[in-house]
Amino acid sequence: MADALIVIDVQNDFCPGGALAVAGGDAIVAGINVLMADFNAVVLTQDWHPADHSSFADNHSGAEPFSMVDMPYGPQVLWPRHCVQGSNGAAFHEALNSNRADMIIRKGFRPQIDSYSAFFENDHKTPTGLEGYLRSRGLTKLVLTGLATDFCVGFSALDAAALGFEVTVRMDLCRAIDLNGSLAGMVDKMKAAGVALA
Ligand code: VGL
Ligand code: ZN
Repeated sequence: MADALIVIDVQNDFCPGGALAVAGGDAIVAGINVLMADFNAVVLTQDWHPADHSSFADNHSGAEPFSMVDMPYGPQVLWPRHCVQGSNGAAFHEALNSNRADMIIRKGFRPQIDSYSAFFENDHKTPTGLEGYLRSRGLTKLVLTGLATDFCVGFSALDAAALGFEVTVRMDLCRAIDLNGSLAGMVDKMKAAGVALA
């Protein structure tokens, strides 16, 4: 059995009615709550941006949401303003059993850099601290669920596999944004990285 359940960004802004709503984002919550009972450790992640975050289209004059820009660390999608620190949109979905979490890790709080992965920011170098937390608790087998499959879940799975964790993504308990084929692209990358898709 796996050691740790990592629940990625099950927050209001990624659920129907939210600022960056993922279709069916709320439909996975009940199943995630049930799955928590099977794990020694439950970790939640929370996308947590300051108001001046550089991933927000409205912080780039004239830019449309879902367009691309070049950041010093590489290409970056410009998103609608979402998951602003302390806002209702940044809160966990109210039905998510967040009381069960041993650890809540926040990411994307530096204005100049986005962070899809729960392990590294989008420069693929700056750590969030999650690797150290898992290793110091001896948690090596990970199951990932949450939002969105093709961004934060996918990049977290790729980084976890590269760091040597044994990684399974519960595809039935994830939902995707699917921007210009991003879901199919991420599925291919996860398979190539040895991530188990369940
Ligand atoms: C996410 C886009 C921007 C995600 C977060 O949780 O997948 N996607 N911020
Ligand atoms: Zn974000």
